[in-house]
Amino acid sequence: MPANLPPQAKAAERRYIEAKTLPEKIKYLQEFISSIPEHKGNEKMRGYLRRRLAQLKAELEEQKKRKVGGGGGGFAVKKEGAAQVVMLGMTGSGKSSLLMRVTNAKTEVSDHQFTTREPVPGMMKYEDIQFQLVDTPAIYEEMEEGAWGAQVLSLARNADGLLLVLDGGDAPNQFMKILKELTNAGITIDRRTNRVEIEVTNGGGIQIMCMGRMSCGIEDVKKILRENGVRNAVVRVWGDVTLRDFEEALEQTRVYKPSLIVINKVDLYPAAVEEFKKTTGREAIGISALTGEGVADLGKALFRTLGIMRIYTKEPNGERAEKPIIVPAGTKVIDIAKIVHSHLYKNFKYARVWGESVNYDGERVGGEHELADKDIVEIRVK
Ligand SMILES: Nc1nc2c(ncn2[C@@H]2O[C@H](COP(=O)(O)OP(=O)(O)O)[C@@H](O)[C@H]2O)c(=O)[nH]1
Ligand SMILES: [Mg+2]
Repeated sequence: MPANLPPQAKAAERRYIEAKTLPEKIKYLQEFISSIPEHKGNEKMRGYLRRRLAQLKAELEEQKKRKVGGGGGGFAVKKEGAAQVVMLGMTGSGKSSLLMRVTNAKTEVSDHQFTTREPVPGMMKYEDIQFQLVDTPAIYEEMEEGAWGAQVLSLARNADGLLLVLDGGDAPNQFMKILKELTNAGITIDRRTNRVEIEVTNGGGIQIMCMGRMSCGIEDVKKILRENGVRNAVVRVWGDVTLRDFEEALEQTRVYKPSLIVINKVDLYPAAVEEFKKTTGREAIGISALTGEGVADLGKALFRTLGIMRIYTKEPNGERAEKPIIVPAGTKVIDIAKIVHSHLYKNFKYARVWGESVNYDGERVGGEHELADKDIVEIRVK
């Protein structure tokens, strides 16, 4: 630590170092960060401390989750493949049947309710990647609102996406039940039009880009951010937002999970998808886990829903990497450099790209170039 810290920052640092519990550590680290004078020489240290703060907060979340899960934590499923997709649905909707049809997993299917008592993962192939599907214990009709296992909901919170499996005979009703449970658990399946996104940066102070309307002052927003240890950030605002939306964005109390709705048993209910769309105004795909109808489209639909893409790296004069890097759609060349190696990022000069995002194969592009699914990227350094 540099020696030029003012006494109050040193005192805060001491409290942080001596803190025994995670919440205390987080509290004092926040104080420490906000007591460090803002000038260039301190940026690196602040960046480091902010990352540490994020780690501590994540650890605290983990701890809380383990408590909710009854101590064992045995309910968590280790992520594998390009994305982890948690299947949710009411008992008998056909989750286990679907898992068995599209993955390598072995699980029980039955006419009795609640056969599936623990999460069961299976890998599903889509082109050259695999999704991990996780079958979960079901929600049931008479269940009291909010009674769905905290464990199932915490699985959902941790997933990259959700697959809502509805019985074609009762799809809109089942959907509303699931939606209610998710909402109670702080999970939304719709990307909100009014929302706040906070991207912590390494410098430049707090910049607010407002694409909507704020019912609070900019100074109040900056104050809340600073109180949470955020001194440099790009804050984007869409639609009408209040101070509470900024707090939620900081606390991540509400999470968005991209979700695909599948309506099962279309062999029995061929009109179910149309009816569902009419009733709810939502898109869904129809399948039959029994006959296999519609199942071939599942991978593509999931891929789209998750909003991801595959990028293949390539060394100059080398072959294309066999396995893609999975990144959010819209990722830029410079982000790929960051992911692959800090050396490529720090010394980035330009890149050559093959694929849909460029006009011709091997086109030379800058770091801000937006990539497309299946692009091949060759990064050149200084
Ligand atoms: N007709 C028909 N029956 C299905 C289909 N998928 C599952 N089932 C039946 O529905 C019952 C419950 O299926 P299961 O996969 O255990 O549901 P889960 O409780 O959601 O895991 C079983 O009797 C399955 O054979 C389907 O696509 N069509
Ligand atoms: Mg089951």
